[in-house]
Amino acid sequence: MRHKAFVILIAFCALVAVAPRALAQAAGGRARAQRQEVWYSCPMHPEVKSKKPGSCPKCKMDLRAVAAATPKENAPPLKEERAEADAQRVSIPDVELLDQDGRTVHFYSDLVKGRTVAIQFIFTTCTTICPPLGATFARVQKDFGERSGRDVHFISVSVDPLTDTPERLKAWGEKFHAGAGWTFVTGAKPQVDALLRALGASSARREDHSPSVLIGNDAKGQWTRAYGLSMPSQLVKLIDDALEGRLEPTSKEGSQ
Ligand SMILES: [Cu+2]
Repeated sequence: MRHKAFVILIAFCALVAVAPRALAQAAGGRARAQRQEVWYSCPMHPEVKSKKPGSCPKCKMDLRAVAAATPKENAPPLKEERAEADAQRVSIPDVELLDQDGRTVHFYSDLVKGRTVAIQFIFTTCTTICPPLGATFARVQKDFGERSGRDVHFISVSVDPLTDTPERLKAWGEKFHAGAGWTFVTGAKPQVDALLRALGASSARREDHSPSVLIGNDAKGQWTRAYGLSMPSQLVKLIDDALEGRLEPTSKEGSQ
């Protein structure tokens, strides 16, 4: 009998000693879990957010996990505002690159300065979205006919400069019957990376590259970002707007 009471007493003491720490640990775990909250966002439509993985209802791209730095509810909108500000404030570096004929070009001064341009991001060994991105550019270019290379210029920037030599880019462009006014650029990786960062198109892996098209009228300082797989007619309209100097900055659709 005495023995049993003693055991109960020991058990009670152990519980009292351990319980507060266990409770504190449980609370700490909850706090950590909250700090590491993850949501999913579309690389093309930052306003699209989901608690679960899936695809973007607007463009069907796979949503990408975004880790929240803080559990505060204002974290995603901040990111969104930044994306919008980026689209409006485009500063284009004059990095030295190579075009598809192996000629040295300065990105800003030779390809963009004073012009209306559409810029996309591709790599030649891509088997997913790059072929349709190229086909879309080809359709848009065809639509502009002989105005391509005169009024509007198209630029495909390689996101995989280590693989994409000028020859590879040229061969890739020929698959889409790229005509005058469509330039393909590659170059030293640091130069290309600097360009991609400046254009808001850098990604850790080439497979995650941006499917966006940057359309702008440099003379008027008007820029917008569009989805690279939009209907060609929509891209034609945006380029027309850019030419006319009535480009609306990236739409605020979806933001609160
Ligand atoms: Cu791709």
